[in-house]
Amino acid sequence: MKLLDQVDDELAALAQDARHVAVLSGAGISAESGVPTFREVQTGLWERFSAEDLATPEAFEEDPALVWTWYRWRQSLVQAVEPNPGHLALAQWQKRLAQAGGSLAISTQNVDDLHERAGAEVLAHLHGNIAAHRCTDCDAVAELPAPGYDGFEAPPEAEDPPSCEHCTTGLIRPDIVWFGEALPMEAFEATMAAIRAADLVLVVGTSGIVQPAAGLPLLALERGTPLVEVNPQETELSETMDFVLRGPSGQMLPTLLE
Ligand code: BJW
Repeated sequence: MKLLDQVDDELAALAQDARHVAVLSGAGISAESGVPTFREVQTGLWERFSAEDLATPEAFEEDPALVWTWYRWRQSLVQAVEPNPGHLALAQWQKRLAQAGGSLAISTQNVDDLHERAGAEVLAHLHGNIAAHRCTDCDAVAELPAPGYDGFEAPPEAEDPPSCEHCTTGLIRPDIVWFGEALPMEAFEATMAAIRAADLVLVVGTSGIVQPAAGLPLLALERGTPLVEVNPQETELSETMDFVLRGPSGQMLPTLLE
């Protein structure tokens, strides 16, 4: 593993020559936009809970209002922020490669839409989409108005989730993947195919703790495809990487394209 604090000639050449790039992104890529990473300490109504306690079907069953309000607040926060230079660099790289007959496939664990708002096409949202909602009982899609919260201020009180208008028995939940739930098969398989077809794999802003997403970059090892991590901290995946760019993705990713 080559540990770098800036892009060197070898890594620059690898990025320059790559025709098919696969990217797995995590919460860290949105950190510089102002979205807290998943494992940061909670504030407001949720200060007694870790994010892991809240992101489960059991937590929603036990206290639907608490979990619902947490997600509606995070949805409002995502709406209030903008893509950062890391998202923009990937979008630009994707366009550049497409024009040259190549590809850059983005698979994200993030439930935000900051890659899309930066102008990129996302191949796979492995953990769903925080702005989409469905019924816990009948799976009917629910169209909801944007949350009325101030993006940065957590709401003072928990609010109950709406009931499903279709079956009337279920509650509306965010269309995201909680612990213990299966990932969307299509997104997972598309990511596997993109990593297997890539000649460069980038792993950006993820702790590499949460399975099965964290195992996906390891498919690159089958063909010896170079693996590059962009992260200011060491992660579960760092040891497996060929290159580690040790720094924030908003600073590091634009320099990979220069
Ligand atoms: C920067 C930066 C900057 C900071 N620039 N970087 C095998 C072994 C052990 C356990 C399991 C296993 N297989 C399955 C499990 C159980 C479980 C799991 O993995 N648990 C672990 C905690 C051990 N997995 C599951 O339950 C999954 N489902 C499953 O396996 O189902 C099986 C099944 C099959 C068939 C039928 C039924 C079931 C589901 C996992 C779903 C995860 N969902 C969440 C919540 C989504 C909605 C939401 O956002 O609330 O997804 S959990 C949370 O973690 C969220 C994230 O997408 C995910 C990953 O987190 P991420 O992105 O890595 O964020 P952080 O905060 O951990 O890290 C941020 C990183 O950024 C850090 O490294 C920083 O250094 C870095 N950073 N600033 C770049 N500026």
